[in-house]
Amino acid sequence: MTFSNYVREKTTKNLSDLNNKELYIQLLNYVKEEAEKKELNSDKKKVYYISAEFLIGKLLSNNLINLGIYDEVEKELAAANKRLSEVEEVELEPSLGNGGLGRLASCFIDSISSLGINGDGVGLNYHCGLFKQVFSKNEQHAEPNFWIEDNSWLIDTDVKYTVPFKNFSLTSSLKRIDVLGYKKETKNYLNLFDIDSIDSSIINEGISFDKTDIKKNLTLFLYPDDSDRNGELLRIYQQYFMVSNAAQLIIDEARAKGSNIHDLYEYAYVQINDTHPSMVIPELIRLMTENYGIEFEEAYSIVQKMTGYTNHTILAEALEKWPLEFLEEVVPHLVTIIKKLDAVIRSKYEGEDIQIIDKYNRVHMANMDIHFSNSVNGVAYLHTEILKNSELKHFYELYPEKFNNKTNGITFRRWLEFSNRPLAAYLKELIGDEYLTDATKLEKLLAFVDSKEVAAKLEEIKHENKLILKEYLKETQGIELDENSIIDTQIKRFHEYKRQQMNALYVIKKYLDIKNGKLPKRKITVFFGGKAAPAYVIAQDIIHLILCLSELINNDPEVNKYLNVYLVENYNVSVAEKLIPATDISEQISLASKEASGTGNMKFMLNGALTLGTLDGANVEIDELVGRENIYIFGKESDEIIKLYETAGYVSKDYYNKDGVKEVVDFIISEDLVKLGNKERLERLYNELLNKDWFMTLIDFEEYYAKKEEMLADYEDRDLWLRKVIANIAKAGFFSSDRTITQYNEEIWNK
Ligand code: GPK
Repeated sequence: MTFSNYVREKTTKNLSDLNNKELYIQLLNYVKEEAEKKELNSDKKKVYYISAEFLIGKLLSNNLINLGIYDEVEKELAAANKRLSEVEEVELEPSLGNGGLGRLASCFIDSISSLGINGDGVGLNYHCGLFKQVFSKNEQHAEPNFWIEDNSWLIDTDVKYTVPFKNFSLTSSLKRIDVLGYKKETKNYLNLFDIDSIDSSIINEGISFDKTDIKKNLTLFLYPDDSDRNGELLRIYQQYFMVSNAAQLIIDEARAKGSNIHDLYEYAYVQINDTHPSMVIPELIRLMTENYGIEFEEAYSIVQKMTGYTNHTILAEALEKWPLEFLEEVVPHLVTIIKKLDAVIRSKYEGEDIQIIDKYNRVHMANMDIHFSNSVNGVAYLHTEILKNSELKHFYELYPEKFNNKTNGITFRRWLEFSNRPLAAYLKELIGDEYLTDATKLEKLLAFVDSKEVAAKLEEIKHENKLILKEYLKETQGIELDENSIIDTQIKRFHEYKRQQMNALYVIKKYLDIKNGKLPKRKITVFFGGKAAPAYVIAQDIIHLILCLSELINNDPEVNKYLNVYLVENYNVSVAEKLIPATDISEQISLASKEASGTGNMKFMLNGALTLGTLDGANVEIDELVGRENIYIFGKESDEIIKLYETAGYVSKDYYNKDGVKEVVDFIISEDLVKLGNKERLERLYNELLNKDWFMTLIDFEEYYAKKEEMLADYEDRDLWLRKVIANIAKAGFFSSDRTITQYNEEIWNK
């Protein structure tokens, strides 16, 4: 049934009689009914992708695309004088994720369904999710982000489990979201566990709340503040709640299909997305031994055959280590199992750094994962090599066969077909639409690298996307974009290793250049977007610096003709969908060795931006694919950086004292800037850069500046630039998450 007929049947009205909100609700229900008709994938073995986050983005457009009815619905609406893009604006973006890891999980469930693999996501239904970022006085403030509406994609079920904690039990309720595959007759679920007693009235100012009231707060926030004991305990409550539900679901579903539990590994594979779901290992063992009379040794060897761990970072501080004492307080029944697992390892292997429980009585989640799963993977070639050769070297020596690489990917349905309609349409005209299911087909574009016509069209499309962005930013953020400027974008979580502060130093240098009469050929608009963890002070200081610079530069008539700087507020998937297609320069400037992969880098490449980056994460693979003539690489390489850490060989003052660096860094505490901001913050950041600079901002600054200047000069040679753009789009096929998931499926889940 067409959408207009559906609406007529449900409401006796025509499309033109409904406002955008009403149209949204009708479309939501229409799509949900279509989705309900799809059969579930039903192969014997099922994959469970457990993740603390799923940064799914809005679902309406994505579902319309996957149902294959986007164009049709858009036309029907247009005939009624309505715009689908305006109807899409009504939807609130789900707030179930934080950064790359959560977005990856979302691309993965899209690909799992699109490939017809039997595999569900499992996570939590956070009512406020990740905080909403609000700026005032050039600082970030955190507010609760209520995203669940009366009409939503969540589907209630009667699945309920009892989750036991030390002093009480909770009954869960399971909500589901249908995960449709691209033009597929089958679907999967995203399973989101929750409790019915959540009470958001316990939230005080901002995002603070009573952390001890577990029955009211358990699924209120994603990553609640864990800077104190109660915060850490709450995270353990959340994690255990997630995995206990997951383990019960896995066992129930396997039993329903005939498993006798001894053969559970034939029915299920659990992919552990980072260490947040690690307790699923002891929990499965607990349930098997307590409820099904399976011996401990057999139980852990079953689990070992059906779990895999994905590592997303080499930052040691990001690998979770929970004090045994905290686990005792929340889940003593699991501590019993963890201690037994620790004893198994101690009896087999020496070496303190590979034990599960360390001498301070902290449980190393990653270590437990590595010992008791059959696969350990990194998320880009370089990252996996670093895991094998340094971070997890001792584990690699023990279990070389477990280690494997799965370079990340992105779904082209969301990150091209939906978010860049003009480019997608043109590609179809030029090379057909096979690339939507076989991304390597994008290489057909290589035949057009020298085509002036194709270049001109791509230039036109970029301009069109800048106009779309302009309208969006004006309405949502009050920003006046100059669509004729070069757009240079850095969007990602704020973290010192990602080096937004280095980009800020570039902005300062450009500002000083302009003030001194060294004018850019063309105006540059620098966009930043991202949130900083509320407890991460230096990251907040970097945000503050950028907001102050933005105020200074955008209001200086001498400068704002040549340079604009914006930090978009509350960066999320929807903002990314608008910024990426309009961008010319993709900033991927992490300190080499620190960015596990990055996935924004892939989205920009696919959308015709050129990368300015270090040889880090997946940039290394982009570089290999496109060739050095089509990418802008600068900075120290990972080997050298790793050595510098080992020898404590980096002294930031040595770099600060070089010509041209000092005045840029000193500008952070200049009169001009301090009067716009908070002196304490700016001074703290300045001192950090001067005296510590743990992530080596200054080591690459000069090369970074020079490479960006080269890039800006190249931009003026339009033929040259557009040839590079074509080469980048053509080679982006490798980064389809369909490729990544095919590898997970063949090399891990069904090995
Ligand atoms: C890594 F460790 C973590 C984490 O806690 N959250 C997160 O988003 C990111 N990540 C990496 O920083 C990226 O390099 C990577 O592309 C992404 O995970 C997905 O693998």
